[in-house]
Amino acid sequence: MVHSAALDKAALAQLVQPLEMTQSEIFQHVFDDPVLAWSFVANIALAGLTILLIVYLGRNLTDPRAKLIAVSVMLISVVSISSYSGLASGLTLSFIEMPAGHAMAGEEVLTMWGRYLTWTFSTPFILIALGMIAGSNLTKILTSVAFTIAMCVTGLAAALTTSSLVMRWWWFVISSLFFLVIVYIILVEWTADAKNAGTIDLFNTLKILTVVGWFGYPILWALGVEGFAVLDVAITSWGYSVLDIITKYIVTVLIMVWLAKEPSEVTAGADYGASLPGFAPADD
Ligand code: RET
Repeated sequence: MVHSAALDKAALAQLVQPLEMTQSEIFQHVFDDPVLAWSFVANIALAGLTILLIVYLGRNLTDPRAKLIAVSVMLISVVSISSYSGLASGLTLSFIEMPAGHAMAGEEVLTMWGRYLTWTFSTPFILIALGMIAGSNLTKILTSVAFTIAMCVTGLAAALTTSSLVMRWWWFVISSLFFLVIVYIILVEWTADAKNAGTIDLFNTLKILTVVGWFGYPILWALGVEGFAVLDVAITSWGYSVLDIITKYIVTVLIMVWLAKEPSEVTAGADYGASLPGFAPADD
């Protein structure tokens, strides 16, 4: 009798997540679920390998504009390794109670809010690299950067809103509108720019991977525990990890293999971006 009562208590503790879980309990929870844990660990490894590959492929770059693109793609993986370390350590995920009307209303659901937070810092570098490859101007590049930050911050708000289901989806709608601005810039503005710049072949490949891949994120959000809860947490997490592999690492490798040869379409001369016009820094 006593034994079974103790079991019941343990089973209950599994089902009902306590309101406040400590960071080490969340850490334990993540590593108790190998599928979830691997979705983080695999990306830490891939981001590390990608950084090493960028260093290797970029070792002979001399042109400052080509170097700026290489630094930009490197920062995507620098942010990514930090983002996944935050998730793996239990620092940037929490159990959040879903509002009334949600498929898991009243339940504590594991929310990986660190993802939405760190996309704020990684997606701008993807867009800076794409915009520069397309030969775009500062206005369009900065507009895309501002809108991706707005998209990620409002996506974070959607995930963390617990007061009302309507408000969660309202944030989702705002975020999606910002996303459409980015899609427009990529598909219309930068496609035209890339034709002028002579980089359209590579840009078209990057464009398809980016636009198709990026659409996967809101779809996954809607189907995952944050939205309609059709997919469980581990599957959703793997979904994001796979999308990250396409939109970050594959895009980075394609860019670096092309950039390593320093094609004339991408170089701008030694005094590019010099703070003293006409003077190139000594080590360039
Ligand atoms: C959210 C939910 C709200 C609506 C929309 C979203 C879009 C997210 C996107 C993320 C892209 C992330 C990338 C990360 C790489 O490090 C926030 C999921 C539209 C497009 C490419």
